[in-house]
This record gives sequence, structure tokens and C-alpha cells, in this order.
Amino acid sequence: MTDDLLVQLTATVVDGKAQEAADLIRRALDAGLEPLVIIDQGLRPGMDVVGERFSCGEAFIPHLVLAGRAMQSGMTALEPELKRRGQGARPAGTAVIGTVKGDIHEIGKSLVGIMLTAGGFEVHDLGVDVPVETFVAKVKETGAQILGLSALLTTTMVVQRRVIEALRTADVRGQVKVLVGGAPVGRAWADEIGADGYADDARGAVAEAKRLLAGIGSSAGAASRL
Ligand code: B1M
Repeated sequence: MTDDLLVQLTATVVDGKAQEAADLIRRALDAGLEPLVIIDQGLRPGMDVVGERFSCGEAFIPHLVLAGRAMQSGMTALEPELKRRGQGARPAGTAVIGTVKGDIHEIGKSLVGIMLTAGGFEVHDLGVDVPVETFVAKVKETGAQILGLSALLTTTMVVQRRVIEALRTADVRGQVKVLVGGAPVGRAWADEIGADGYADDARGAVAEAKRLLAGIGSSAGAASRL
């Protein structure tokens, strides 16, 4: 029955049915499914299907928009449960996150924000299409230890590098660990631009943020010292 709910959830995202997605999330939680299983095996596969269809010309921008709304509606329904599970955890630190300038993809970044909150971080989510200077100003204002930069387009990945350069220019690079992510981003890119960390999904982002604050090195961490 639970497998059936996940299959139905994937279909509601593909079909862009926001209200049905939220209703199914509540049924899935009532049936005892873990929120992360619901995301990984219910919601996310729907976005992948729509993305593949878009790539081969079988889906168009309105389909992406509707699927995005359905996924976000599902995440909104899941958020209280994810946050509840994070309550009582020792404060992990302060994080500023956002999707870089030129890029309006919101869902993955929001999921990273929700998971960081659930993982005990105080999160300042700057939204999408965030100018380089806004990231720098927010890091200064909040004294954040983690800066999370999301980019979903090959054309906007380069803005992650610009933010890191701007942090150096503003003399705050040493105060904050920079975590990068988004579909086209990989560890090699993180190393190349001198980011401290990289994660390929929201769960990984929380683990990576905690690892960075614990000061454990990695290949990307080594690059940041260049
Ligand atoms: Co766009 N889009 N899109 N899109 N879109 C992609 C990314 C694309 C791969 C689709 C495709 O061609 N198959 C393609 C990019 C190609 C490329 O550059 N390599 C693409 C394109 C081309 C475009 C436009 C240019 C289309 C056009 O106008 N011709 C345009 C660009 C607009 C802009 O940003 N300037 C565009 C627009 C849109 C919509 C606005 C319509 C909509 C977004 C709606 C919204 O966000 N509110 C949209 C959507 C929905 C998608 C797809 C289908 C789904 C993205 C998504 O939400 N996935 C996407 C194809 C795909 O990814 N399958 C696609 C679900 C989400 C949970 O996953 O965002 O990957 P994701 O986030 C993951 C990880 O990446 C990671 O963790 C998240 C959760 O596990 N992660 C991080 C993300 N950020 C992280 C940060 C971290 C760590 C991990 O640390 C800080």
C-alpha cells in the first residue's frame, strides 16, 4: 500500500496536481512512511520524469512550472514533520542559502533549507536569483558559518565562483564555509572554484555542513585553502 502511495505521488508531480500531492503526503505520513523516503521515492522521481520529457521535447515550460508547484506543495505539507523531527537537536550553526543570480530554480534549494533547519541550523534563505553582493552582505550581517549556493543551470554555475571571489574581496572568506550544489555541480567543480564542500542532495548537504563545522578536511576543503 505504501509503495502504491509513492507511485501515485510521483504521478501527481508529473501531472502537476498540487492539491493532490499535498493530500497524498498526508496519507503517506499517516501510513508511517518516512519523510525522506517520501521525498526520494515519491516527489523527486516525478521531477526527474518531467525533466527528461522536457529534454526530449515531450514537455514544455508550463509542465515544468506545474510539476514544480506540485513538488513545492508536497514539500510544504512535509515541512512541519521534518522540522518536528529536528526539534530538540543542539543548535548546529547559522547558514545563509540561496540560488545564485540568473537562476530561478527554487525547489532543491528550499529542500536544502528545510533539511538544514531540521538538522538544527538557523537558516536565512535568500530565495532565488540572488545577487553576489547580497550573499556577501548577509554573511557579514548574520556571522553565518555556512553559505550554501545552489545553481541548476550550467550557465549559472559560474556565479558560485563569483560569490567566493567576492567573499575574498570583502575579507570574509575565512569566516564562512562555502557549500555548493545543484544538478550540474559536482565535487570537481567545487574543488576548481575553491568551495569548501559539495553535496549532491539535501540530506548530503546537512551532513557536509556539519562535517565542515567539525573541521574535518576533504578534497574540496583542501581547495578552499588555495
Ligand atoms: Co528548469 N532546467 N529551466 N525549470 N528545470 C532544469 C534544471 C533542466 C536540467 C531541464 C532539462 O533540460 N532537462 C535544464 C538545465 C540544463 C542545464 O543547464 N544543464 C533547465 C532549463 C534549461 C531551464 C530554462 C533555461 C528553460 C527555458 O526557459 N528554456 C529555464 C531557466 C530559468 C532560470 O533559472 N533563469 C528553466 C525554468 C524552470 C522553471 C521555472 C519552469 C522550473 C522551476 C520552478 C521552481 O523552481 N519553482 C524548472 C524545473 C522544475 C526544472 C526541472 C524539471 C526540475 C528541477 C527541480 O526542482 N528538481 C529540472 C530538470 C531536473 O532537475 N530533473 C530543470 C527537484 C529538486 C528537488 O532537485 O533542484 O536538482 P534539484 O535539487 C537537488 C540537488 O540538485 C541538490 O539537492 C536538491 C535536493 O535533493 N541541491 C543542492 C540543489 N541545490 C543544492 C545546494 C547545495 C547542496 C545540494 O548546497 C548549497
